[in-house]
Amino acid sequence: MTFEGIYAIVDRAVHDRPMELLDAVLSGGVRLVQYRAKAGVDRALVRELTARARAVGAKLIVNDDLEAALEADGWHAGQEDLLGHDVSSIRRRLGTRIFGVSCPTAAEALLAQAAGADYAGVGPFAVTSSKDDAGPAIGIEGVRAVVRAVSLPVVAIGGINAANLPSVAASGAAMAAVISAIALQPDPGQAARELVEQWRSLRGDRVAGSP
Ligand code: TZP
Ligand code: MG
Repeated sequence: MTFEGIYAIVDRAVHDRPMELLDAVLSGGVRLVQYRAKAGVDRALVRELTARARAVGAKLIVNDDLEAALEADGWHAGQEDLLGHDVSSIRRRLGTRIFGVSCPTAAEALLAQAAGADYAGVGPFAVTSSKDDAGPAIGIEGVRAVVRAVSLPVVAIGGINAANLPSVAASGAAMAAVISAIALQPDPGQAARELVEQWRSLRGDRVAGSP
């Protein structure tokens, strides 16, 4: 698949109706969605979310829980999820499913690339209230440093909204991952649609403006 555009995260701690939020982001045109449930992943729900995403040609990635991810379209791992594991055997278990890895630094992104990851998650781009231990914002330059270091698509995350999406696009990130700027809006479907369209026009402008 092509990693491009808005990557929505359905986070159980931020929005308590995951199916409703998934439907909203899909109706807004998002085609890559992560299910994040730090209190525990419900596998039956993962199967339902995955079926719903697939019905419109979208993919559903599961955060943290590898076994649940095997019932979906991919797994998103933090560095702590990989500690002590044979990453190449995880890559083999995932098969053609997506394997995404959070990479705080370019060095970790290079390791993720060597291990066969499909994208590197990098952030926090800006200040976020959705992850307590996210660390300081790295901004355009922080994302750019990882973009320059690897050939993997880079997914920027953290505090991304309509106001700073142009800076995210300028950083060279392939995708912008978003929790609250969609889930906490009065109309998440409309918020998703606006971000999807804004990203398209930012990318279109970039192509039109290039030599
Ligand atoms: N990882 C780094 S920042 C973050 C995660 C999961 C939270 C992003 O949420 P928001 O609400 O889009 O800032
Ligand atoms: Mg994790």
